[in-house]
Amino acid sequence: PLDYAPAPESRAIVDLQPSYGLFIDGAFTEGADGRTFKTVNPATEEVLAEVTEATDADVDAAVAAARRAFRGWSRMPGRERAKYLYRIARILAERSRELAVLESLDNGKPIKESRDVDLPLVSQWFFYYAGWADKLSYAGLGADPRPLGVAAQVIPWNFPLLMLSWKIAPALAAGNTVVLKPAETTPLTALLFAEICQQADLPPGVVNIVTGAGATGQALVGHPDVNKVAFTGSTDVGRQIARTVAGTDKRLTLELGGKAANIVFEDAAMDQAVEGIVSGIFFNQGHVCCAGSRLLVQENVYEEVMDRLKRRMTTLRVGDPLDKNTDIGAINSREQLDRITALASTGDDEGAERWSPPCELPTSGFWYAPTVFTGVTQAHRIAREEIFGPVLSVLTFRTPDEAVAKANNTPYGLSAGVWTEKGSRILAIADRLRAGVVWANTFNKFDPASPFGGYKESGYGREGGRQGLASYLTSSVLQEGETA
Ligand code: TXE
Repeated sequence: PLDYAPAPESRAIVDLQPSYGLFIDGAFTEGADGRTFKTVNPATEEVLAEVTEATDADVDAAVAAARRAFRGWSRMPGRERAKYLYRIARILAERSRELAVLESLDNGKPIKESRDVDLPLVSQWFFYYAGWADKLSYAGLGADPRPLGVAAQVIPWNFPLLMLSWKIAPALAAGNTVVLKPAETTPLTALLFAEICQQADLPPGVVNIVTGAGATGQALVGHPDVNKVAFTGSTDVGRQIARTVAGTDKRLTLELGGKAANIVFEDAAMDQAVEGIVSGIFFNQGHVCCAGSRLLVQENVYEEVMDRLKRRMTTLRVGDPLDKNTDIGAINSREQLDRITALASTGDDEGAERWSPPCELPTSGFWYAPTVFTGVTQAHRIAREEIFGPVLSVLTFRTPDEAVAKANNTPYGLSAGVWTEKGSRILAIADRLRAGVVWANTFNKFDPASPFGGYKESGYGREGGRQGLASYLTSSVLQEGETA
């Protein structure tokens, strides 16, 4: 039972419309055939709004608008584009409360995360890339790099606005125009972002938002007049998109799944490490591609770590995402809850031992208790496959070599964490981990200046920093996206 007085963030701050159209050419418009889908609050299953399901004709219209806008936007001096990006960044910061509440309503994430983590990063991303817009010649692609043209961007539901900012900010700074498709379970903040583009007087067509399911995404990435595709989501869909793009001149970046190892050595600062383990896997309900979902503990401190971890887990509060005290919110959808339940149950079947702190889950909505599995071997599915939920698999190691071997024993390679007081060990281990990001004595830290992306089946290309900008530029003197 909850032993504290809930203090919900007011949802009155959000001006929720009963229905939402597509954002094409600077205006909201109904879809070509009037089809809609519902987006629900995963904490209550209440329908939040009806949202337009974009058809192929709508995708055509959005790409055509982006193409028309490209000429003016790409030729605008960088310092002028920067003004728009700074303006958007400022509005995002000013309206961050409203955006955070809407994000928590549509996604299920705790308000303290959407308010204190997602939204600050969202505006930082726009501020950061605004600063690049007039400095493209420093991107490392020659004196006069050019934008690619129209970018098709498909994003997932775990960080709806943050993934939008990772995609849109660098694309616009580099002079591209975009058509973005948010995930079908979390379209609302992208549509509020569209309104912010209007508020910032962004020229029509520079940003277009089409809502819908996988078929809309497929129509978008396969559209012949798209020059660049950027995708974040599942490895399966990533493969499908790579096949669609193969044989065309479209540029592609993919940010896919992960199964990160969080490696705790015997000499780690234990209080700090336990906090890092907890936030590594339970932040955002574990709906994080770089989540520390495999804990590797040095054998001689295993008992101590597990003891501290379980005690810490008993203090986690699961419940109303709008309650400022909530640590773990709702699972984003029934489908995701079913996926987590099914994969975690293979842990039981394969002989691992499950533990969760006592916690009462709400009766409506989609919930999963924070869970830790011990007695896990590398052969277990819960040690190999991405669960994308609040489920931690614990393995042990004796030597640094064994830690590295186990950490790398995965088809993924997105992130990893190392906990030790020895600086030399941090450097030695980080160097041997096949992961795009290695955090030392911290976890899940993001900065717009720092490139992020994977090895192996976690995808290719980098988002963030100069590299993230470069993936929206060509060194060719010809403007690739320009039609004759
Ligand atoms: O992802 P999808 P789902 C992983 C995670 C999760 C699993 C399934 O393990 O359990 O994927 O999640 C759009 N062409 N990640 O099913 O389907 C879709 O509409 C073009 C990891 O939600 O990949 C949505 O906008 N687009 C991940 C987006 O792709 C298509 C984040 C992602 O949905 C499409 C999310 C198609 N054929 C899930 N089919 C991460 N890396 O962070 C779907 N989409």
